[in-house]
Amino acid sequence: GNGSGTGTIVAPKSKTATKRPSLYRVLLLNDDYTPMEFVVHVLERFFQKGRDEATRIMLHVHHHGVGECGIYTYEVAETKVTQVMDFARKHQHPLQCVMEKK
Ligand code: TYC
Repeated sequence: GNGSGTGTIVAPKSKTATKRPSLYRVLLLNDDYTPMEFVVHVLERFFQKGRDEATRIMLHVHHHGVGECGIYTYEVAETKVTQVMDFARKHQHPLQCVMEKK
């Protein structure tokens, strides 16, 4: 094999032992105090949602108690949870963000 024309000899890639990574759902939990606009901002800032989708998810959480922000590999999901929890704490809101294995 010659990966990208550098002259380096590369062994043929084995087709065995590929594993799909486990996926984790990141969830927001409802509470009585966090402002709706703050939750929409969190969804835009940390989960790359547009304003309309962020508002839809926030209202779903507000009415049902819990809602999905996205599905990620373990490290990405853990980073999102930490970012949201740190941001909520910094602004003194009780917003909770958790992850669960799919
Ligand atoms: N229930 C909050 C309110 O009435 C709004 C809210 C929505 C809070 C979603 C948290 O994850 C949440 N201000």
